[in-house]
Amino acid sequence: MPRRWDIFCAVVDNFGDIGVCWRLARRLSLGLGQSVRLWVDDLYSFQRLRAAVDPAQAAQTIDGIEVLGWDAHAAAVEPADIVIEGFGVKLPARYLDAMAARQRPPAWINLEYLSAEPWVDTHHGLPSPHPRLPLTKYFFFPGFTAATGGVLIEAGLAAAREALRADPAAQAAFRRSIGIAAHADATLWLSLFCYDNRALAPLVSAWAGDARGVDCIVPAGVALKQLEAIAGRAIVPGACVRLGALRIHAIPFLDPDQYDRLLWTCDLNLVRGEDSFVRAQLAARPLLWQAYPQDEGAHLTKAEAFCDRYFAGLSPAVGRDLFTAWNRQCGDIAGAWAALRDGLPRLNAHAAGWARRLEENGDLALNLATFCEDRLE
Ligand code: TRH
Repeated sequence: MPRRWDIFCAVVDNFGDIGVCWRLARRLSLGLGQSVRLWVDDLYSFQRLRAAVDPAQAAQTIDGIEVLGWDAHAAAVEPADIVIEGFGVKLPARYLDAMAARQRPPAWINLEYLSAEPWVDTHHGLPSPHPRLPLTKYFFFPGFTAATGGVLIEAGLAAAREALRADPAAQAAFRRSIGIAAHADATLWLSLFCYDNRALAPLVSAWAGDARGVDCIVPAGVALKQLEAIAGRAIVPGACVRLGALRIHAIPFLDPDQYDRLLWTCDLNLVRGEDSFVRAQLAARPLLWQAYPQDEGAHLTKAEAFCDRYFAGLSPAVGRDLFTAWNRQCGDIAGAWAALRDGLPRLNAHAAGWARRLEENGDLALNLATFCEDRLE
């Protein structure tokens, strides 16, 4: 039965919060036929991700979702059947009271950040009764095991990915569509999306000195700014700049569906945060992830926890040294790059197996809908 959903998203930083909330909303709406309202406190950030969003409109429909600006006056509405707090966002007191006043309270979920840490398995689904109101909130954790909520996976994703990969002409057309000229001598396509990272300069030198050649595609943003500083010259989207054996292809920041295609058509994807990290795993290609930097090195614990899961069963653990060095922003970057490049075919097969495992855990939207349905019965 279609349910009504309210998803609340506060944009803390960057694109991950809105990226995940929008992707969940779209999956529920277009994929599962649910009726979804998405409350967003920063429509300008949303517009950078999804150009169709008009920040001047307090209410609009995008991808079948009712998108609503969320300020102090908003959310004075009848609550939906299912209420999702994106990443622990605080719901308005008036809305909470209205939830409690309903004859049957909504299923109330805190959608948590993604982590591979082992404690997630035992915390997924735990209840948290409200101290004052007759309401219970449940913690819903995305994750990499069957004991978690899984990750968001659109129906038909693997088939669309494989169809594009099987069609060199379509791949070439895609690259042209994002402004990359054909290069018959390209041997290794990379995509680069990262935070400020002191390890980027030595990695770029390793690429520039790699006689096998590297073609690196960089969407506009922090990564491109760092490359400009490393190259000592301006690199605007559309430009192709050579540094030794490295060609840098600067492109505009892509629409999320185009970004997926970029990940599918590269041999190695450097990604960050949460949503691009998951999309790169679903691309079934090798990845190098930079965790969102946090105080006291919490991100290093997260990166190691992911490595423990991801590289289990791959011996030697091709690419793990670079994973660690990239997150620590120090170490033998040149040596770690050479090892990864040598082992790329094995890592590629491993990445395909990892993507299949994620698919076996099921789609987070479907897992979440089932979890909420059980709470509503
Ligand atoms: O932008 P991020 O750094 O977001 C982060 C993380 O979510 C982090 O966990 C959170 O704590 C912090 O925000 C507040 O990285 P992330 O999660 O990968 O989100 C980037 C989004 O941008 C993702 O949906 C992919 C998308 N994207 C495009 O659509 N086009 C592009 O060209 C690129 C490079 C990314």
